[in-house]
Formats: sequence, structure tokens, C-alpha cells
Amino acid sequence: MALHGRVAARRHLPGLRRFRSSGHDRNHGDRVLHESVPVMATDRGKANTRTLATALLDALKDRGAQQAFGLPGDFVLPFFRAIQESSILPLYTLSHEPSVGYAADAAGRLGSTLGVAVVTYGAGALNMVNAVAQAYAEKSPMVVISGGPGAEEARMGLGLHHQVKSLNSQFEIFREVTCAQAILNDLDTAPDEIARVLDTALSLSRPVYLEVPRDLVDRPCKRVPRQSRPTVDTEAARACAAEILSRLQSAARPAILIGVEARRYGLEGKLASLCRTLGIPVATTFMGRGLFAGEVLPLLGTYLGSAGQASIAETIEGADCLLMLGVILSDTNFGVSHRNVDLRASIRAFDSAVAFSHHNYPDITLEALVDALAEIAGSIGEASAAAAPCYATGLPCDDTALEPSDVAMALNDLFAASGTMPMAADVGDSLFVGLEVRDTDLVAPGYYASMGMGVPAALAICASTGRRPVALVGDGAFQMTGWELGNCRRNGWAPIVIVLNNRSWEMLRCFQPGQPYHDLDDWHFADAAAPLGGKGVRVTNRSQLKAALEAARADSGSFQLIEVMLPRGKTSNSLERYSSALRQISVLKDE
Ligand code: S1T
Ligand code: MG
Repeated sequence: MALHGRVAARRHLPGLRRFRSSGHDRNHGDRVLHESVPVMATDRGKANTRTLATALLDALKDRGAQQAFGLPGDFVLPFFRAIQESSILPLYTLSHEPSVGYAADAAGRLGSTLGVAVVTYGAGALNMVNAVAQAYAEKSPMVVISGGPGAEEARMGLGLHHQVKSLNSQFEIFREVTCAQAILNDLDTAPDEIARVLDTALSLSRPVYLEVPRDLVDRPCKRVPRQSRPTVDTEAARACAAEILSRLQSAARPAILIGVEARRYGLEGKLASLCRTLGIPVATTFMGRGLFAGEVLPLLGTYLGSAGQASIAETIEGADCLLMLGVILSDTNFGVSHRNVDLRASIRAFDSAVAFSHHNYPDITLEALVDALAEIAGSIGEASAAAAPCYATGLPCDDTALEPSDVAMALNDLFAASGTMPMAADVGDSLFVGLEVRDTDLVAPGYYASMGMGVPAALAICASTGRRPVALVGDGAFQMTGWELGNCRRNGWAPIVIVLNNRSWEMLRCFQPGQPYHDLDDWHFADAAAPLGGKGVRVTNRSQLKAALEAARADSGSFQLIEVMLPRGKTSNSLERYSSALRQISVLKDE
């Protein structure tokens, strides 16, 4: 069909792309496809023409996104070019899509804003599903932008490269790990669809999915409406706050437990001030580790049930009124307690609702509740702004062989001497060693717990904050994504990466001793650092570790890889307590 000029004829093309919920076609109807119109050279050339791509990029930036991480493919090349030419957001490419997802997730967590991942259709986007699932489970507002087939391709009726079952399979797969989705194949509705999806990501703090047909990237498009703030019923928030405060006042042993939503919604400052006013003891959850770094409040530390400090467990589990703010009710946050927290005596504000034992208040955002509590709160308890929880320092400088907890002590000594650094911890014992390091900004997947996030998260810290991080990664996790360090040189990133090399999937061996398949070979990671553009050193005793950390801190000319050799069968004190607590509550008894 000849197309004239720029009028895009809308055609109902039966039987081609069935899909749902792209925002303008909510039933199971066929995809309403535009006829693709060749983009006039002038479209790209017109500096003042807003295109679908620049409208989306402006909307991301307006809503706080600071950069995009990506890995290109032919379906997304037009969008990549638009990112490059528009300079609206800086673009960082990594070497494997799981890392792109982990980095975008981490950037969103750190900045309490949108993290952006840009990938190609099929092989690229589906390669990132696990990282997006982790972002969903751990409430991180990542925006997945995938290039997609254009109308011409959909019309061909042939199987497209990178296609799965149907052209719409990818959209359906991402529906399961995101809270809002759209295929931007209608330029009239695209601005509102983009606003709907991005604002949902921010209000629910969960990942979202946007597919950009490659033939529409440069097509003129209207501006995306400004972010719409969720409407708040302040009267209901005040009534809820009053009920909470009266319960806290009449409790003999009130306590507060704070989780990830404090960071996701940027509420740490407000919460610290509220907790100081209330004077009630506060702990963070395992997932909330790293919250309130630098804030003053009556913070006991991290609640880990019987795997953590007994005094913290006693306060939280013994509370006759436990106020939980932004807490994910998960096994890693609550699973290792001999006595479960008494949820009937708790009040839980999560996912924009506040639940009491037998009733709840819907549609009250955490921020609205915290503001309402701050308005009417007075002093209830005597818990003063506690001195920062104590963390082990003073690692002796001798040739004693290293154990995992020595790494935490050495980092505490380094931070005490030259200031804290933001951290990323991977899954394995590195997650538990991270618990023994003093409070600092921390990105760690403590709930969904996918391996591989450590190094990409450290790169995201470099890219999004300009600060120099420390990454704690096991050898198994480093085998997955550690090689992303090869992207440091061209970006000027210089993280310090500590590889806990026990030649083992040691955390699994804790759960299931005696199996040879937990043994890993020795990959000599330190030797691989120089070819990747960094410096590497292998350490086997305490004095070598201390010297290596000081040298690494002093050298920001490249990434620094410190390979810490550890014995199989030995874990950190925290993982030891955690796994023995799991055994006692019989989760692992029959392993
Ligand atoms: N695959 C992925 C992507 N994530 C996981 N969490 C797992 C598998 C399962 C798993 C663990 S801990 C662990 C695995 C394989 C071993 C980690 O080995 P390493 O990085 O060397 O750390 P360490 O030796 O300190 O354990 C959790 C239980 O799911
Ligand atoms: Mg290991």
C-alpha cells in the first residue's frame, strides 16, 4: 500500500500480534498496528523535533533517572543512536544483560529513583529476566526498555530472529516480573502510556517494561505529561498515625523495624528524625542493611533473628507493639527466629497500605504516614540516639591465615582510618561478611538473593554517584559477572573488588556438607586483573590483606582486585550463626 507523506494509516491487521494491556487495547484484541512510514531524513535532522525516543528519555530524566545501562542489538540500535545523539542521559554499556539489569537496579536503589536498562528484543531482554525479577522482589524501580519489531516485520508473517513463541512472548514474560508494561506502537497514546508506566514504577517502587518498536524511534511524538504524584488522603493518614501512636504509647515494650522502602522512597532522613522524637528502639531488617548510614537515631543494628545479635532479637521479638515500616515479610528478614515475631502485635506499613492485626488502612503511602506521624508524634520512650552499633576492628597485622570475618574487620579498620566507602555485596558468604562491616551505603540482594550483582552494582555506584566503592564477591559469583571489570578502564571506574576465594560454593556446603560438587577450581583471579585493565593481588594472611587494602585505597588509577584466599569449610561468624539457626529450625535438617 503506497503511503504518502507522514500520515500513518492505522490498520487493524488481524491475526498478527495478539497482545494485552499495552494501555490502549486492554482486551485480547489484535495489536492495532500503524503502517510504518519511512522516517524522513528531516525527522532525525530536525533538532527541535521531539521524537518517541527523546520524549521517553526526557520523561525518564524528569523523573530522576541519571543514566542508562545497556547492551545493543539490531532491534534497539535506533534507540541507542537516539540516546547517543540526544545526550539526555549518559549511556554505559556492559558485557552481558544480567549485568545490565543488576547495574540498573543498583543505580535505582542508590538514588531512590529510576534505574534504566536498555536491551534488544529476545536474546537481550530475556537474558535479563532474572535481574528484573530480583528488582521486583526487592522493590527496585527499574525501567526495562527493549527494542521491538516494527510494523513491517510484524506484517511479514515470518518468524523473526530473536522471536520466541509469538512476537508477543517477551511482553507476556515481562508482565510476570514487572508492575506495569506498554508496547509503544501508537504515537498518539505513547506519551500517556509512558507517563502511566513510569509513574507506576515510582509509586510502587517496582520494575516496569516498555517496548519501543524500532520503526517508531525517530517519529515525532508529543511531550510525556509531567509525573503525577499519588493523591493522598491526609485525613486517613492522620487517623492511622493517631492509632499507631496510641498503641505505641500504651505498649510496655514498643519497637520499630525499618526495611527497604525507607530507601526506595527516600525517607531515611524523615524516619531518622521521627525515631529520634519517639525515642523507641529501632532496628533495620536484613534487607534494610545499610539504611541510615550517617543518620543519628536510636538504631540497635540489623535484626537477624537468632543469627544476629541476641539483644536485637530480644527487643524485636519481645516487642508488645512492633511498628514495621517498609518491611518485606520474607524468610531472609524473619526466617531464622526461634520465636516468630508476633505479627498480631505488629503494625505494618508496606506497599502503600497500613495493616493492623484485624483491620487496615488502604492507599496510605509510607511518606504520607511518616509525615502524619511526625506531625503529632511526641516522645514515647527513653531510647536515645544510640551510639552506632559496634563492629569488630583491630585486625592484628601478622601472618595468621585469613578467615572470612577478618575481611570485615580489616575493612572496618580501613574505614576508621580513611573514611567509609559505599559497598556492594554479592550472594554467598560475602553477603554475611557485609553484615559485619560498619554502616555505610550498601547494595546487596538480601531477599531474592541472585548471585552476580556484586560487581555490576559496584560499577553502578561508580557511574551514578561518582564515588569509589568496595565490592565483596565470592569466587562463584565472580565467575558469573566479575569480568565486567573489563569495562572499568574506558569509563574511568576504579572500584576495589575483594574476591573471597574459597574455591567453593561454600554457602551451599553449609547447607549440604560433604558433596564434591561444591568444590570449585582455583581460577587465580588476581592474575586476570592486569589484562582487564586493573591491578590484582592475592593475599593469604592478615598483614598481606591490610597492606593490600591500604595500597588499593591509595591507587584510584584503575580497579583494584584483592583475591583473599580462604579455606573451604570456613565461613564468617554471621553465616555460621545463620546456617546453624536454619538447622535448628529444621529448614536444613535433612540435607
Ligand atoms: N545461582 C544464582 C544466580 N544465584 C544463587 N543464589 C544460586 C545459584 C544458589 C547459591 C546460593 S549461594 C551459592 C549458590 C550457587 C554459592 C555461592 O558461591 P560463592 O560466590 O563462591 O560464595 P561462597 O563461597 O561464599 O558461598 C544461595 C543460597 O542461593
Ligand atoms: Mg566461594
